[in-house]
Amino acid sequence: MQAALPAMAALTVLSAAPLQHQLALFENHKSPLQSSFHGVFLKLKPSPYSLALAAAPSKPPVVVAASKKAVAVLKGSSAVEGVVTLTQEDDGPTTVNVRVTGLTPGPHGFHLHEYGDTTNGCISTGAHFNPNNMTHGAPKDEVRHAGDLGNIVANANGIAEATITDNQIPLSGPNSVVGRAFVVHELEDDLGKGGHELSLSTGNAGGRLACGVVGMTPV
Ligand SMILES: [Cu+2]
Ligand SMILES: [Zn+2]
Repeated sequence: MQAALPAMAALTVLSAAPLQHQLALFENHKSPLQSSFHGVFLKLKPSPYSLALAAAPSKPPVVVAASKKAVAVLKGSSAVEGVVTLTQEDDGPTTVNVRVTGLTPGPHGFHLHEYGDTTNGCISTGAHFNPNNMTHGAPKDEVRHAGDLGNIVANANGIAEATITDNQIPLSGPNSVVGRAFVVHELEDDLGKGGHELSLSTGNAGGRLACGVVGMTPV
Protein backbone atom coordinates (compact mmCIF):
# COMPACT_ATOMS: atom_id res chain seq x y z
CA MET A 1 0.00 0.00 0.00
CA GLN A 2 1.38 3.40 -0.96
CA ALA A 3 0.59 6.80 0.52
CA ALA A 4 0.18 9.37 -2.25
CA LEU A 5 0.50 12.95 -1.03
CA PRO A 6 0.54 16.29 -2.87
CA ALA A 7 4.07 17.11 -4.02
CA MET A 8 4.38 20.31 -2.00
CA ALA A 9 2.30 19.09 0.92
CA ALA A 10 3.39 20.56 4.18
CA LEU A 11 3.38 18.16 7.03
CA THR A 12 4.13 18.27 10.69
CA VAL A 13 4.40 15.08 12.65
CA LEU A 14 2.39 15.58 15.79
CA SER A 15 2.87 12.30 17.53
CA ALA A 16 3.67 8.73 16.77
CA ALA A 17 0.87 6.27 17.41
CA PRO A 18 1.12 2.54 17.72
CA LEU A 19 0.07 0.18 14.98
CA GLN A 20 -3.66 -0.24 14.41
CA HIS A 21 -4.25 3.51 14.67
CA GLN A 22 -5.57 5.38 11.73
CA LEU A 23 -3.68 7.99 9.74
CA ALA A 24 -5.70 11.18 9.89
CA LEU A 25 -4.89 13.99 7.47
CA PHE A 26 -6.11 17.57 7.92
CA GLU A 27 -5.62 20.10 5.17
CA ASN A 28 -5.74 23.81 6.08
CA HIS A 29 -7.09 22.85 9.49
CA LYS A 30 -10.38 21.66 8.03
CA SER A 31 -11.85 18.85 5.98
CA PRO A 32 -10.40 15.96 7.94
CA LEU A 33 -9.74 13.10 5.61
CA GLN A 34 -9.89 9.63 6.97
CA SER A 35 -7.82 6.86 5.57
CA SER A 36 -7.57 3.21 6.33
CA PHE A 37 -3.81 3.64 6.41
CA HIS A 38 -2.22 2.23 9.56
CA GLY A 39 0.51 4.51 10.85
CA VAL A 40 1.22 7.82 12.52
CA PHE A 41 -0.99 10.80 13.18
CA LEU A 42 -0.15 13.72 10.90
CA LYS A 43 -1.29 17.30 10.40
CA LEU A 44 -1.04 19.14 7.09
CA LYS A 45 -0.58 22.87 6.98
CA PRO A 46 0.74 25.29 4.35
CA SER A 47 4.39 25.94 5.21
CA PRO A 48 7.80 25.35 3.60
CA TYR A 49 7.96 21.93 5.22
CA SER A 50 8.59 19.23 2.70
CA LEU A 51 8.21 15.68 3.77
CA ALA A 52 8.02 12.31 2.16
CA LEU A 53 6.46 9.16 3.41
CA ALA A 54 7.82 5.74 2.69
CA ALA A 55 5.21 3.10 3.30
CA ALA A 56 5.28 -0.65 3.09
CA PRO A 57 2.33 -2.99 3.50
CA SER A 58 1.28 -3.41 7.14
CA LYS A 59 3.93 -0.95 8.37
CA PRO A 60 3.58 2.63 9.56
CA PRO A 61 4.81 5.39 7.24
CA VAL A 62 8.34 6.57 7.99
CA VAL A 63 9.19 10.26 8.00
CA VAL A 64 12.30 10.56 5.84
CA ALA A 65 12.54 14.27 5.12
CA ALA A 66 11.89 17.67 6.66
CA SER A 67 13.00 21.30 6.52
CA LYS A 68 14.83 22.94 9.38
CA LYS A 69 15.53 26.61 10.08
CA ALA A 70 17.69 28.37 12.66
CA VAL A 71 18.94 31.87 13.44
CA ALA A 72 21.82 33.58 15.26
CA VAL A 73 21.81 37.23 16.35
CA LEU A 74 25.37 38.56 16.45
CA LYS A 75 26.40 41.11 19.08
CA GLY A 76 29.65 42.11 20.71
CA SER A 77 31.43 44.80 22.62
CA SER A 78 31.69 47.01 19.53
CA ALA A 79 29.19 48.49 17.09
CA VAL A 80 29.38 45.34 14.98
CA GLU A 81 26.13 43.37 14.85
CA GLY A 82 24.28 41.08 12.51
CA VAL A 83 21.80 38.34 11.81
CA VAL A 84 22.55 34.91 10.37
CA THR A 85 19.80 32.56 9.19
CA LEU A 86 20.34 28.90 8.40
CA THR A 87 18.06 26.62 6.43
CA GLN A 88 18.44 22.96 5.61
CA GLU A 89 16.22 20.69 3.54
CA ASP A 90 16.32 17.03 4.50
CA ASP A 91 19.96 16.01 4.86
CA GLY A 92 21.13 18.41 2.15
CA PRO A 93 23.57 21.31 2.49
CA THR A 94 22.83 24.15 4.88
CA THR A 95 22.24 27.58 3.36
CA VAL A 96 23.53 30.43 5.52
CA ASN A 97 22.33 33.98 4.92
CA VAL A 98 24.51 36.59 6.59
CA ARG A 99 24.11 40.32 7.16
CA VAL A 100 26.60 42.07 9.42
CA THR A 101 26.94 45.83 9.88
CA GLY A 102 29.43 48.14 11.59
CA LEU A 103 32.53 46.48 10.08
CA THR A 104 35.62 48.07 8.63
CA PRO A 105 35.51 47.67 4.83
CA GLY A 106 37.12 44.47 3.51
CA PRO A 107 37.25 40.78 4.45
CA HIS A 108 36.54 39.46 7.94
CA GLY A 109 36.92 35.86 9.13
CA PHE A 110 33.56 34.18 9.68
CA HIS A 111 33.28 30.87 11.54
CA LEU A 112 31.10 28.59 13.60
CA HIS A 113 32.75 28.16 16.96
CA GLU A 114 32.39 25.18 19.23
CA TYR A 115 30.26 26.49 22.10
CA GLY A 116 27.10 28.53 22.45
CA ASP A 117 28.56 30.11 25.56
CA THR A 118 28.93 33.89 25.71
CA THR A 119 29.31 34.29 29.48
CA ASN A 120 32.67 35.97 28.97
CA GLY A 121 31.77 37.51 25.63
CA CYS A 122 32.71 35.93 22.32
CA ILE A 123 35.89 34.41 23.79
CA SER A 124 33.75 31.80 25.63
CA THR A 125 32.58 30.31 22.33
CA GLY A 126 35.87 28.41 22.22
CA ALA A 127 37.71 27.28 19.12
CA HIS A 128 36.38 26.65 15.63
CA PHE A 129 33.79 23.84 15.54
CA ASN A 130 35.96 20.85 14.66
CA PRO A 131 34.21 17.49 15.14
CA ASN A 132 36.60 15.71 12.74
CA ASN A 133 39.82 16.88 14.39
CA MET A 134 41.20 18.69 11.33
CA THR A 135 43.40 21.74 10.91
CA HIS A 136 42.06 25.12 9.81
CA GLY A 137 41.33 25.63 6.13
CA ALA A 138 39.13 27.16 3.48
CA PRO A 139 35.47 26.16 3.09
CA LYS A 140 36.29 24.30 -0.12
CA ASP A 141 39.28 22.42 1.33
CA GLU A 142 39.03 18.76 2.29
CA VAL A 143 41.10 19.48 5.39
CA ARG A 144 39.25 22.15 7.32
CA HIS A 145 37.33 22.67 10.51
CA ALA A 146 33.61 22.11 9.96
CA GLY A 147 33.15 25.66 11.24
CA ASP A 148 35.45 27.23 8.65
CA LEU A 149 33.22 29.42 6.51
CA GLY A 150 35.96 31.68 5.15
CA ASN A 151 35.48 35.42 5.00
CA ILE A 152 32.61 37.81 4.65
CA VAL A 153 33.45 41.08 2.89
CA ALA A 154 32.20 44.43 4.10
CA ASN A 155 31.52 47.19 1.60
CA ALA A 156 32.49 50.85 1.98
CA ASN A 157 29.54 51.30 4.34
CA GLY A 158 30.75 48.52 6.61
CA ILE A 159 27.98 46.11 5.58
CA ALA A 160 28.74 42.49 4.70
CA GLU A 161 26.06 40.38 3.07
CA ALA A 162 26.63 36.82 1.94
CA THR A 163 24.88 33.57 1.14
CA ILE A 164 26.98 30.54 1.98
CA THR A 165 26.08 26.93 1.18
CA ASP A 166 27.97 24.30 3.15
CA ASN A 167 27.79 20.57 3.80
CA GLN A 168 29.50 20.44 7.19
CA ILE A 169 27.14 22.49 9.36
CA PRO A 170 23.87 20.49 9.62
CA LEU A 171 20.96 21.55 11.85
CA SER A 172 20.44 18.07 13.30
CA GLY A 173 22.35 14.90 13.99
CA PRO A 174 25.65 14.34 15.81
CA ASN A 175 27.38 17.31 14.12
CA SER A 176 24.47 19.71 14.52
CA VAL A 177 25.53 23.33 14.86
CA VAL A 178 22.43 24.28 16.86
CA GLY A 179 23.66 25.57 20.19
CA ARG A 180 27.04 26.59 18.79
CA ALA A 181 27.99 30.14 17.85
CA PHE A 182 28.93 32.24 14.83
CA VAL A 183 31.83 34.63 15.26
CA VAL A 184 32.85 37.50 12.97
CA HIS A 185 36.47 38.58 13.27
CA GLU A 186 38.52 41.71 13.16
CA LEU A 187 40.83 40.53 10.37
CA GLU A 188 40.82 38.49 7.19
CA ASP A 189 40.98 34.71 7.62
CA ASP A 190 44.06 33.52 5.69
CA LEU A 191 42.33 30.15 5.17
CA GLY A 192 45.27 28.29 6.68
CA LYS A 193 47.71 29.49 4.04
CA GLY A 194 49.26 32.59 5.58
CA GLY A 195 52.30 30.97 7.12
CA HIS A 196 51.56 32.56 10.50
CA GLU A 197 51.78 30.42 13.62
CA LEU A 198 48.00 30.80 13.99
CA SER A 199 47.17 30.07 10.33
CA LEU A 200 46.39 26.40 10.90
CA SER A 201 44.27 26.99 14.02
CA THR A 202 42.42 30.27 13.49
CA GLY A 203 43.46 31.61 10.09
CA ASN A 204 45.06 34.45 12.06
CA ALA A 205 41.75 36.30 11.88
CA GLY A 206 42.37 38.44 14.96
CA GLY A 207 39.90 39.51 17.62
CA ARG A 208 36.24 38.59 17.90
CA LEU A 209 34.00 41.51 17.00
CA ALA A 210 30.59 39.91 17.44
CA CYS A 211 29.06 36.50 18.03
CA GLY A 212 25.69 34.81 18.33
CA VAL A 213 24.32 31.44 19.35
CA VAL A 214 22.43 29.35 16.77
CA GLY A 215 18.88 28.54 17.83
CA MET A 216 16.01 26.79 16.07
CA THR A 217 13.19 28.95 14.68
CA PRO A 218 9.77 28.16 13.19
CA VAL A 219 10.08 27.02 9.59
CU1 LIG B 1 36.37 32.43 14.43
ZN1 LIG C 1 39.06 26.93 11.55
